[in-house]
Amino acid sequence: MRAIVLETFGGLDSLVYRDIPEPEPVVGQVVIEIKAFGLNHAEMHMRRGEWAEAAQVIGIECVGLVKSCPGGEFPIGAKVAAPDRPAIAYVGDGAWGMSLQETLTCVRENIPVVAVVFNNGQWGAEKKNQIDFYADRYVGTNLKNPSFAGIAKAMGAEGITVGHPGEVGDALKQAVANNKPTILELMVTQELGDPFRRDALKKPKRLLDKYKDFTVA
Ligand SMILES: Cc1ncc(C[n+]2csc(CCOP(=O)(O)OP(=O)(O)O)c2C)c(N)n1
Ligand SMILES: [Mg+2]
Repeated sequence: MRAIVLETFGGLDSLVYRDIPEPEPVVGQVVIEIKAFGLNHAEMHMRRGEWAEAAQVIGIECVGLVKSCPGGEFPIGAKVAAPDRPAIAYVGDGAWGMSLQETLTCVRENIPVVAVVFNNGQWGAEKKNQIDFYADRYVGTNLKNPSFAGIAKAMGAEGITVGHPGEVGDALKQAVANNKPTILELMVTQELGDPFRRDALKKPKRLLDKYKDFTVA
C-alpha cells in the first residue's frame, strides 16, 4: 500500500511517499484507512519537547475508517462486529461530556453498548497539572455534573447510578443483561493520580538563537 511516512524529525520535506506492506496490527494497535489528513503543529511537547520553530511538523492527524482492531477498543463498532459479546467503554466524566452524543447513535441504531462513566466531578488529569504547576488555582477543571444516568435516560438509553464499590459487580452484570445501550455512572472520590504527561507544563528547551534568553539549559 501507499503510505506517507514521517521519515525524520523536521518540516514538510521529511514527509515521504513509500510503498509498504499492509500493516498487521497486534492487540493494542489499530489500522485506520485514511480518508483525509492534516499536519499537526499543536502538540508541541509530543516529540522531544521542542517548539514549533524547530519542529515544524509534529504529527499527522487523520480521519478515516477503522480497518482492523484486534483488541476491540472501539466499543460501538466492536458490538456491531460481535453482537454476542459484551462491549464496554470506560470513560471519565470529562471525556463523557465530550462524547456522550454517541449514545444517540447507539439508541438510534440499536447497538447495546455499555459505557461505564467515572464521575469524580473533575477533569482530574488537567487538575493535576494545575496543582503541580499553578499553585492549586483551578480553571475549568471542577465540574458541576448533572446526573449522567438521567441524561442517558433522556436519550432513550438505560441509566444506572452506583455509589458504593460493593454494588459495581451486580450493576455491571445488569448493564450487560439489559441488551440496550446503558450508561453505568460510578460516583467516585476525587483523589488524583499522577499526571499522564509529567513534562506537560515544564519550561521548554528552545533551540533557535532568537529564543536563547527564554530557554532552560
Ligand atoms: C478531545 C480532547 N480534548 C481535550 C483533551 C485533553 N484532556 C486530557 S485528560 C482531560 C480531562 C479528562 O477528565 P475526565 O475524563 O473526567 O478524567 P479524570 O482525569 O477526571 O479521571 C482532558 C480535557 C483530550 N484528551 N481530548
Ligand atoms: Mg473526571
